[in-house]
Amino acid sequence: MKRYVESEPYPWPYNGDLRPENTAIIVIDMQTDFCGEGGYVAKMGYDLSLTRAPIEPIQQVLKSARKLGFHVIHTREGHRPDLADLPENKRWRSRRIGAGIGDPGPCGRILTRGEKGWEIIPELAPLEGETVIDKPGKGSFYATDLELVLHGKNIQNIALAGITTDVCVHTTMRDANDRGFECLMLTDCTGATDYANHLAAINMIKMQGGVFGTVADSRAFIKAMES
Ligand code: C5J
Repeated sequence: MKRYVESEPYPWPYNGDLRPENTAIIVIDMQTDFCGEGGYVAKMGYDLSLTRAPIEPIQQVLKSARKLGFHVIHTREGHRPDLADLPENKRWRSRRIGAGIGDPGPCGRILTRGEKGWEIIPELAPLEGETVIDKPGKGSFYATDLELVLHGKNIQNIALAGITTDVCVHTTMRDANDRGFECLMLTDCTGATDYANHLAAINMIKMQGGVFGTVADSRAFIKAMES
């Protein structure tokens, strides 16, 4: 039986092969540093309501996905405590905007592994057995074993959620698409530090017949998973 999500610009996945066994939901960087008081994004002065908006829709998606046995993978952006994996220009830029990576903040050292701000928020905490990928960059493939994990689990379809739409989610979607994975961005399960950038990032996906894949909201995805 073929199953599709009502998505734009085409019904997803392209071949109608949507099953729990071959499909993963990747939840990107839902960490206090990106959506909590006192974290990296808050220190930069951005509106947290934009990066917190996806929390509830992601909870709904995870509820269905877990019940039906779809794969769930989480990522965390962060650096080693000795900052050996932090490029000097990334540190310089973050300090320039008042949120120096590795510097002390209200939630511990900013974007540093093991600190409070680096943790995934309790509302979206990974369950026992779900893969968690630690990444030093924006994309989830760079300097991680994500590709090995996906192939090991025979995953072909990836539904993307998390923050931020225009940075880590987009970079991961582009990299996954280049590797042949069939990608869907869940529009209300993502958010950016600027709403216009969120909308633009969604629009980019729809160009060229679905240049990186497709987009749909959580309701359409849940409906297809449960069908
Ligand atoms: C950023 C991310 N925006 N998770 N990280 O620096 O998108």
